[in-house]
Amino acid sequence: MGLSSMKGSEESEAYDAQIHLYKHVYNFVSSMALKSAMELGIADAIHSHGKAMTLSELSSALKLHPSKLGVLHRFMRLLTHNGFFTKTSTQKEGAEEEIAYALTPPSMLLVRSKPTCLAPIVKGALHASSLDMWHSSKKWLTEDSKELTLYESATGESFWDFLNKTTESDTLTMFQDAMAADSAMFDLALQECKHVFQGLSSLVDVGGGTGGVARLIHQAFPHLKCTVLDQPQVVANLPSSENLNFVGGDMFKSIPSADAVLLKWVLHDWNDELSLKILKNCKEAIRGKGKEGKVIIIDIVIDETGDDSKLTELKLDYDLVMLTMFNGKEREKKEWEKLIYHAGFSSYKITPICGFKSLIELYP
Ligand code: SAH
Ligand code: 2HI
Repeated sequence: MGLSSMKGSEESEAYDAQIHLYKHVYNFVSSMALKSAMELGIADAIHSHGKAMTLSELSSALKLHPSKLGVLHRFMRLLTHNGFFTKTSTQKEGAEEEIAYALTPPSMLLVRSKPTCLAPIVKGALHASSLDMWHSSKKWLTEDSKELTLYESATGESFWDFLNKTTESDTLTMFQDAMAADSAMFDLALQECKHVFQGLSSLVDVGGGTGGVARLIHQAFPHLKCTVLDQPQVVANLPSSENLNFVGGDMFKSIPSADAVLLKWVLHDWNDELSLKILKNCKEAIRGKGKEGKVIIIDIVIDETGDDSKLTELKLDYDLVMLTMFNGKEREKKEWEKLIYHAGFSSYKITPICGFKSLIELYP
């Protein structure tokens, strides 16, 4: 039906559709404005000021050019609308009323001096190396390249190879910092799921990166012998200590034996075939550990019927990020179950943690 023949509710439906489409077209502006706020350190400035800041206070603390005061106002207006700041009005004696901006829980997560700072996630996820490939998605979808990721199709190399190039050590650091930042959130979750680790005497964190999670577990359970297995170049310069040991290796070849194996944010980087291989190696690593033996996965579980729509959107966004960067995937409960039983485990238990991830315990 042509637009001209629409009447009443049909018109308003078309208007709503138009708004819906435009909103999705310009979602990137909200993402990039958040990135700007992170780069400028707006949250850090307000946090170290100790109270709400006026535009001019903010502008001088951030060392912006005085001509950019109006620009800052418009960035702050969008960011405030998006829940990153709140506006309070301050009335000084005799002076005109002035607007001051304060932090909200989401912008508290941008404060760099806090252990829960997620600024490195914003930096990495919105870096050119994460975004540029999207300009090649049509080429990728129409070419015959079964196992090639969008990233490889666009750049000619895998994201892992890109990170591991000696000329890109800044990007490797950026990626590792992002993973470490996410791990700090896990400290909160650890309080909720202490029982999962109680009674274990050894644990291997497979793909444990620079050991952020292992360190937190080590603090909470000093007697638990923790080993971090990651690629040799990742763990090369990390000092091992009593009960916290770094091992360079390949999880596709073999995993050191332990009571429990942890896989946090690892399986979503890999397709089912490779994830199965990792899980089988994990099962081998806990062989003969009896009732104590288990594999602990921390990853996303998509649940379109149980979760609210915003949470599902985030999980589905993550799924496309994993697809395009790594040929990985986020999985629904059914898909996890298939993978788990396929790998030879006899039972599993899913517990939601960290807001959008779940902890999955697998028993042999
Ligand atoms: N578990 C960490 C890091 C997740 S990122 C966390 O949650 O913070 C995935 C990790 O898998 C990276 O550190 C990467 O170096 C590691 N990895 C990739 N291939 C690997 C392999 N073949 N063997 C061991 N680790 C690997
Ligand atoms: C830095 C951080 C991220 C990234 C690329 C970077 O890709 C992420 O935080 C995301 C994604 O946006 C990510 C999360 C988990 C994971 C891989 C990537 O295993 O350079």
